[in-house]
Amino acid sequence: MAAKQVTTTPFPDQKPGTSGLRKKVPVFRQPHYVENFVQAILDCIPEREGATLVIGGDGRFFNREVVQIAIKMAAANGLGRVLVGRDGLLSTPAASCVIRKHGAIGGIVLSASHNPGGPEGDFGIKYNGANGGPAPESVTGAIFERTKTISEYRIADAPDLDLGTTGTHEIDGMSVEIIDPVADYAELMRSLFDFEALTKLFASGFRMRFDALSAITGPYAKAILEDTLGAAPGTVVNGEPKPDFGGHHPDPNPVHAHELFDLMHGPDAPDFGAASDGDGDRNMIVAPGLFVTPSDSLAILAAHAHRAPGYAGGLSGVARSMPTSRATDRVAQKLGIEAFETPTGWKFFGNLLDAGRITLCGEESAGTGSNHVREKDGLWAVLLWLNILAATGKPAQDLVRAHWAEFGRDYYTRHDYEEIDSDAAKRLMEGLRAKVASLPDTTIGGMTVSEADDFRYVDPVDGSVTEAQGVRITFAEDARIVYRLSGTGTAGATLRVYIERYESDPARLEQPVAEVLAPVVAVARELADIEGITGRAEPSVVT
Ligand code: VG1
Ligand code: CO
Repeated sequence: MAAKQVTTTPFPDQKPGTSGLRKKVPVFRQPHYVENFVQAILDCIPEREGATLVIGGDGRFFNREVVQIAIKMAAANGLGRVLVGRDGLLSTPAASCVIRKHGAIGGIVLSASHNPGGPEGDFGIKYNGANGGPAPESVTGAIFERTKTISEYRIADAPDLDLGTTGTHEIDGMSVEIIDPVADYAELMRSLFDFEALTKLFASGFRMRFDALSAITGPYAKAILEDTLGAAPGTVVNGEPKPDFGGHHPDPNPVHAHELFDLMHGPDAPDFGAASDGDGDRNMIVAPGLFVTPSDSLAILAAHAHRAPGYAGGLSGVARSMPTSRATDRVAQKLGIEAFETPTGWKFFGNLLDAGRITLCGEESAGTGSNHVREKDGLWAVLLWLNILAATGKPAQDLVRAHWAEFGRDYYTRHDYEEIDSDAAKRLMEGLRAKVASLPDTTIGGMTVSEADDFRYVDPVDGSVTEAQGVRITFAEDARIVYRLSGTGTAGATLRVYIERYESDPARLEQPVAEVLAPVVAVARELADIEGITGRAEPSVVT
């Protein structure tokens, strides 16, 4: 068999966003579209000759086809070995784990994560480096530059491989190992958590529900929670990965995971509820009768992580993305460790993790992770919660309330205005940017602006600078509003508005979230003239 050189022309729209290249499936299905982008990635790995590459995805529609293409292109581009998840499956955190464990040069991970799948849904391709983490901006920038000039790609002229059974194949001198997608990940979890205590917890009658939303985490959650730790069969629901996620929108929030949310707020709520997203890197945590915001979850995990064996030595530091509430900063202050604020997107945590400056990090969008891999990790967060519950013997809802009593509560909500006109979105952000300098000390809706800026990040490890990461406005009334545009959408623009208010009065820790935040929401709308500019009186999704 020989490699083919195929002549091609560039596509102008292959710029990676917050997390890889995401487009509608029909865009990816255009002739040469996938191949161009994969070749651009491979061209940006100069040391690829003879190296190992990991390939896998979240099982969504078009996953299998692209896995076959990526394998053949790796062979034609001089890679020595590829590790591929059985059936082409690998959750995002498992891919990160496999890259690190097997000394791979990187990985091609196929996913559009929390975006819906299916023939008219979304698809995505991202590249992770040798540390197992999303390629940093310097690399995604280079990949984009390469896509603009590409004139040919290389692909092995070989038949499709059977991905359904583990084993080793060969294509043009490159070895292809089909691996169990769960094994390495499960072993890593066993090394971090007290599996004996977790087994006892479930044996004592502790009940939980894990909703995999018909996405990738099902097989991982079943293997670990049910088969290893003895959780009752049926603990994991929607556990079979489906190409269209069974019609689910695989975004674990109270809106899209409403079945779990409703169960946890009903009379027969189990002791603990959790869900994960399309590619397994996000988590939603619900205690009986109490939704735990991802920002609170990060803070609570930071406060108690030392109870799990993998973190018994304490944390070196913590980081949160800028729009994530400041709850974790309060914990860091108490622990006497550093707290960092990064732009949205996991790629910004990589340097801090590699340098040992942080152990734990997270985002308000339900991503939490640690230095065990270089991606956010949904099931890991659930296991850390379970380990903490087992170690403290406290119900989850008590743990949350105890946290508020000690640190105060950051009331939090996010308003998404989806698929708005791209030009209007740009105008809105430009309007805000033009205003920030004059906002401090002005009063609006009874609140006084104390600080306002457009977030600019200077990486504390390599000094690289990332500009214009979102407008943040802080108020003297302990409230904050953040505005930014999504970098993962595939139609029009999505405006995200993050709204929070801190409350430390012990008598005001159990107020309805919407009520506490209503005045701040009103200010957020007025300041940016959201309705005037976008024509939308209400957000499309409130979480
Ligand atoms: C969103 C989230 C961000 C997350 C990113 C990828 O990005 O806000 O926190 O890192 O998705 O998550 P954006 O640019 O749309 O706000 V995943 O689980 O979809 O890969
Ligand atoms: Co995801």
